[in-house]
Amino acid sequence: MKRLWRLQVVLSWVLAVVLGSVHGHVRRQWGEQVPRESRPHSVTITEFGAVGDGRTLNTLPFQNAVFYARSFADKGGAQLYVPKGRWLTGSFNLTSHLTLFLEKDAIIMGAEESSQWPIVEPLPSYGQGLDLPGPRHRSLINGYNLTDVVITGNNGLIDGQGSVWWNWLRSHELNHSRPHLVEFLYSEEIVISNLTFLNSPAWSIHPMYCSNVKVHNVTIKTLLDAPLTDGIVPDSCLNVCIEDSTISVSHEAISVKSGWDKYGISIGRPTSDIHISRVDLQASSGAALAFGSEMSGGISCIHVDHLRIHGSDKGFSFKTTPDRGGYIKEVVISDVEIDGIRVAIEFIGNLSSHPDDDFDPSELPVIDQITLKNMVGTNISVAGVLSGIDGDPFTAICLSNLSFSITDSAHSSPWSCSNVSGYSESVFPEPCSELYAPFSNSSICFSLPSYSALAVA
Ligand SMILES: *[C@@H]1O[C@H](CO)[C@@H](O)[C@H](O)[C@H]1NC(C)=O
Ligand SMILES: *[C@@H]1O[C@H](CO)[C@@H](O)[C@H](O)[C@H]1NC(C)=O
Ligand SMILES: *[C@@H]1O[C@H](CO)[C@@H](O)[C@H](O)[C@H]1NC(C)=O
Ligand SMILES: *[C@@H]1O[C@H](CO)[C@@H](O)[C@H](O)[C@H]1NC(C)=O
Ligand SMILES: *[C@@H]1O[C@H](CO)[C@@H](O)[C@H](O)[C@H]1NC(C)=O
Ligand SMILES: *[C@@H]1O[C@H](CO)[C@@H](O)[C@H](O)[C@H]1NC(C)=O
Ligand SMILES: *[C@@H]1O[C@H](CO)[C@@H](O)[C@H](O)[C@H]1NC(C)=O
Ligand SMILES: *[C@@H]1O[C@H](CO)[C@@H](O)[C@H](O)[C@H]1NC(C)=O
Ligand SMILES: *[C@@H]1O[C@H](CO)[C@@H](O)[C@H](O)[C@H]1NC(C)=O
Ligand SMILES: CC(=O)N[C@H]1CO[C@H](CO)[C@@H](O)[C@@H]1O
Repeated sequence: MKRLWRLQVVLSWVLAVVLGSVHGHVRRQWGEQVPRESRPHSVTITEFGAVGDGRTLNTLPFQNAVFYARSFADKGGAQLYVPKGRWLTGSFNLTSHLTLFLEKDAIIMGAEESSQWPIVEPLPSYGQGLDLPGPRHRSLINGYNLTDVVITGNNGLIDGQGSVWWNWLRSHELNHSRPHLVEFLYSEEIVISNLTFLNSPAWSIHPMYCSNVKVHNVTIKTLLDAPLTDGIVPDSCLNVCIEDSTISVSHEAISVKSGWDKYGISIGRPTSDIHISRVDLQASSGAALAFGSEMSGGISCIHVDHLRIHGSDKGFSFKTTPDRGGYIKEVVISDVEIDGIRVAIEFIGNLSSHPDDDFDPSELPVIDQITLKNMVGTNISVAGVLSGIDGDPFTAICLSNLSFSITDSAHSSPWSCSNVSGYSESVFPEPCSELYAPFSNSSICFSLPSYSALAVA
């Protein structure tokens, strides 16, 4: 088995070198044809035998092309060009100093056989798969321990063809947790832009243990009745910037996480310095912007502005549970338009779901210094449900300049609060008394120093 695998690697290397020398002749012409190409070398997926007919499986061509592109890593890197066509593939890895460029009408399509998505260990800070205990399927496009990777295009499309996975999940035929569409682990200097991501089996873009990640000008969609599909999930990452994008999924549109119970506590990698700006979010059965519930490594310094949220179950959700440890703190969300939402703001302290039975209820999470300001909401059923943990209240929750028009008169009170404290000013409808603590004043409202652009291109 091992020998066969080696033979395959040697063969693909020989193939790659032969093709590469052929391609060396024509590279300059592509440079002319593909504007915005910033790598000194370029290869096209068809050079590696790929067929873009929507039926031929191109897993090996993608793997070989990346393997070949690796030889340019110390020469400024390479672009892997995907022309117009329907490129069916199983899971493949990226490499450092690579640009994956999808031309207009280029579609990378996830194979519909689960065997094309190999089984890998669960994520260290989760300890288990999220759908099922044990290992999980590898994502479609993967980066592991990389630096300087760009996934972009002239609005090409990456389609996970997730409905087969959703049906397996619903019919209990799934043997391992579902894969994501794009996942980076232990990587830095990542740019994802100018593309559409469609129907991921589970999450669409999942950077984990990464730093300096920029997601710009992307559209992410899944069917709104799919089971638990999330858009972008910054997870134990530092310095993530999400801008000018549109996300419409079934569960959470953007979900900020950092690990699950004892696994997340022991790995201890926080999510920090996240900037989200000018995005349009829809989360049919979840929250447009969620924090947790997996937050055991801690989440802090989150700056969010200029959101449009519509057609979602919840607007903002801060979720945790008593054994989870960690913290969510130093969050500022401002300049938001919300329309057609059941619950605009939710804090929930009892979201019990554990990787296994060995959890420690004395590991209490901290929720502190959360500011939500300058929001206008229309067609909202409930303004806010803020439930902290008995004996572990959520503190310094600051609501300022919020105006929600409540359409569902069936709910007697637009706000309900327990085990929370904080401050409010200029909030309509008037919030609960917990946010008028006698000695609190606007000095508890958290604000962040003004944001300076990330050093990623
Ligand atoms: C992809 O990367 C993973 C993790 O580094 C590795 O285990 C796997 O063998 C790689 N697959 C290929 C086809 O290179
Ligand atoms: C990660 O990449 C660096 C630099 O390329 C290398 O030195 C290191 O061995 C890699 N680590 C793993 C776990 O692959
Ligand atoms: C967004 O990406 C599309 C292609 O997908 C491109 O035509 C458009 O100019 C980009 N807009 C910005 C602001 O980058
Ligand atoms: C789960 O395992 C069974 C038995 O090996 C197999 O028949 C089935 O195709 C697998 N399901 C998926 C979705 O891979
Ligand atoms: C995305 O498209 C815009 C507008 O065409 C362009 O300026 C930008 O460089 C593109 N991004 C990447 C990473 O190619
Ligand atoms: C209010 O929002 C709900 C839920 O999104 C939607 O079904 C309904 O059509 C909206 N009503 C109006 C008047 O916009
Ligand atoms: C959490 O609390 C809410 C409201 O207090 C309650 O309706 C719900 O059943 C509780 N959930 C769990 C899992 O305890
Ligand atoms: C209150 O919020 C609205 C809507 O975001 C904004 O237009 C207005 O300038 C804010 N007022 C103050 C005093 O900040
Ligand atoms: C606001 O509260 C802080 C402590 O919470 C206190 O030091 C300060 O004097 C208060 N300011 C006003 C204007 O009441
Ligand atoms: C310490 C404390 O105030 N605990 C409260 C938490 O919320 C529940 C439900 O409202 C109250 O019953 C507890 O007294």
